Amino acid sequence: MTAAPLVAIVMGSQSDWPTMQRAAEMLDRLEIPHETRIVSAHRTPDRLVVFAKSAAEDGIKVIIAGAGGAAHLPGMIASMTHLPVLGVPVQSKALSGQDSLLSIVQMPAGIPVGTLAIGEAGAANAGLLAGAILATHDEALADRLKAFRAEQTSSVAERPV
Ligand code: RP5
Repeated sequence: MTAAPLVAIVMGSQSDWPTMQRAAEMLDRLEIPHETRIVSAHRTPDRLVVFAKSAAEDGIKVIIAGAGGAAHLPGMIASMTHLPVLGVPVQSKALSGQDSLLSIVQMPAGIPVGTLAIGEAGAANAGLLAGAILATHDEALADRLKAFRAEQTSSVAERPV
C-alpha cells in the first residue's frame, strides 16, 4: 500500500507474525493503509518509546499491539500515546496465552487497552475493530465493513453437510 498508514500493527517478536498477519489481512480486505513493525517492550525498549511517542504525529489513528507471555507491549504503548490501542494476546507455548491475556487485559483505570481474544481470532477482530473505529468518520469504509459482514452472513450454510 502506498497511502500513509492509518493503523500500525506492532508485535513483540517475529514469532508473533503468523498470528498478527490475521489483523493485516482484515485491514487489506477493508483497504485500510497500515504498517507493521516489531517492537519489543523487553528487547527493544528504546524503539518502543520512539514508536509510541511519535505514532500520533506520524498520522497513525489506531494501534494494534500483539504480544505473548509477559505481554507488556500494549500497555506500555498505551501509556505513551492518546491513540486507541487494541491488544492481542498471542498464544504462548507455556500457558496457551492465558499469561498473555491476563497481562494485557488487567490495566489499571486511566490507561485503557482494548483487549481482544487470544490468538488468531483476536488478531482478525482487532483488524475489524480498527476498521469500525475509523469508519465512524469514513462512510466509504463503513460501506466496505457492512459489505464484509453481509458476505460473511451469506456464506453461512443453512444446514451442515
Ligand atoms: C514476547 O515473547 C513476544 O511477543 C512473543 O510472543 C514472545 C516470545 O518471543 P520469541 O522468544 O519467540 O521471540 O515478547
